[in-house]
Amino acid sequence: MKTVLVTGFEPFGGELRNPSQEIARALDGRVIAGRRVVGAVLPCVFGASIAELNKLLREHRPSLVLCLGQAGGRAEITPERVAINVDDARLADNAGAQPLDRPIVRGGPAAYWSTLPIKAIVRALQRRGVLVAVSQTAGTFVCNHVFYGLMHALRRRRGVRGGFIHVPFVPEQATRGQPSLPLATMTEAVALAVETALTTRRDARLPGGRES
Ligand code: PCA
Repeated sequence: MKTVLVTGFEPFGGELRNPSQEIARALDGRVIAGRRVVGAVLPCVFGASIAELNKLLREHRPSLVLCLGQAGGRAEITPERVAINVDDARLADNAGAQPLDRPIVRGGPAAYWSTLPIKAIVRALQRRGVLVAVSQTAGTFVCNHVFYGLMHALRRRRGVRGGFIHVPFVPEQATRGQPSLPLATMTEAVALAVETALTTRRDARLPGGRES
């Protein structure tokens, strides 16, 4: 059976949990639209995260790749539109590195678009009553780093779609009144995003973006 790779990240920045890794683990082994999900967790480390992702791509040869990360403070599930070629960390990664203004791929293009049908995903999740919006920036920390590394790796693999979705905190992390969503809601939302990406050829056209 063909596979779909779904990755999450280990906790970072002093958090004890990262919902993205819990979603990836929850979906591991699930069959969606005739594909088996391989759920994996990436280190929140510049360099090593892309190396691990490339290893997973070689190992599983997935027909779709969806990387997930936590965006504490956001209220919505946010499919990302674009990955940019820069690391500019506002805090140290889990190995203590804090790169500033550094290209991810020297000589690489400034940016790669997501090849997921991001607006169709917004529409599908809205129909389920889930808070969702397109995000115009994945930031410049390890999530954008992995997103760019993914799209760079897929640039010559015709027909293999890939992209990135940020998810909010789970309620237990939102100790200072930040927005959050239950883990089960986010897991099913990501499963629906995978199904939508597998079954939608042309993206929908509708407004549905955030300013940032
Ligand atoms: N979120 C961070 C990195 C890992 C994660 O889950 C980010 O948004 O860059």
